[in-house]
Amino acid sequence: MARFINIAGAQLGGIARDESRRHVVERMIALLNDAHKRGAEVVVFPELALTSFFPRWWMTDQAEIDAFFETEMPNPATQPLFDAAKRLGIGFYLGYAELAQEAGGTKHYNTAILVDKTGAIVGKYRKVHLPGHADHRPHMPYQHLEKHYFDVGDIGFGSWDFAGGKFGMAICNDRRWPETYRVMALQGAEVVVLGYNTPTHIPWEPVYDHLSAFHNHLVMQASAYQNSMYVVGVAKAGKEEGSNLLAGSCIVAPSGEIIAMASTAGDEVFVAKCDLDICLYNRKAMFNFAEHRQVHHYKKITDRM
Ligand code: CDV
Repeated sequence: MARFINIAGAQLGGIARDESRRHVVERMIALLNDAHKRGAEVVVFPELALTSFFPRWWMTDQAEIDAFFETEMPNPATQPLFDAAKRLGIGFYLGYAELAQEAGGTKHYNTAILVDKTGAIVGKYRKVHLPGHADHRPHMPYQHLEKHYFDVGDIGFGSWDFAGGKFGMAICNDRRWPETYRVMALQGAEVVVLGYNTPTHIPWEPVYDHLSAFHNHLVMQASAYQNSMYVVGVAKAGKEEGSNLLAGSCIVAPSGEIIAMASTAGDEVFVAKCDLDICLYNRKAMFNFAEHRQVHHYKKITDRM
């Protein structure tokens, strides 16, 4: 048995601080067209794909901060992306900053959505693992203020019927945590799609700077294998407002092998033909969760340390 789906990563190069949403969306539609020509059925865009990675700046004016957030999705700037995907019959993953009015008040989330080939939003995820710091550190060349600007995601990790398979979503730093993938695998996820913005120099913790590309692939390859799933990781890459963002966007098979990868640090599409039935092989053998997991030995994982 085989259940093929063509999945594309749509890596973006840097986005300038003053670059309009409309211009970014034009870049994304060009990638969508390219992906369509190459047979893609699903396209994965990066984390916070509509703007520059604004958590690198300390801002105190709430209006200035909120200008980086979307209050509705789609909206006039992103509607052309939804329309293009619908016209081409392609589903997509999109990361963006979400400003939500909720019962508890105004919330700011680092969010991703799954949009199906009819243009309908079928899934939403809000980033759980927020990296960086909440305080201003003026001695550093740039900040990483995700803990300052975002609330911790309140939805948790899900799994959606999507494009003929079971898809889960994560966002950037989530990919470094084994729990991310396992919680989705336990819900049947066969493909985890995620976007990232990873500076190659981490000013507050530079000890592993020289290994940033290695660690990026290490976590996604190990997790794909250990959970018998595809992992699609897509970067915002290259030079962006004084920060160099890691490229290396890729698609990892359930074997842990990278089967497609971007070769530049700019706007680029790469595609892999993925057989989702491959996920089942190992889930019936080495990683048969029901048969082999010993959950009574895992309780400390959910204890707060
Ligand atoms: N956007 C991110 O979550 N970036 C982090 C960096 C700060 C380490 C990452 O895990 O790639």
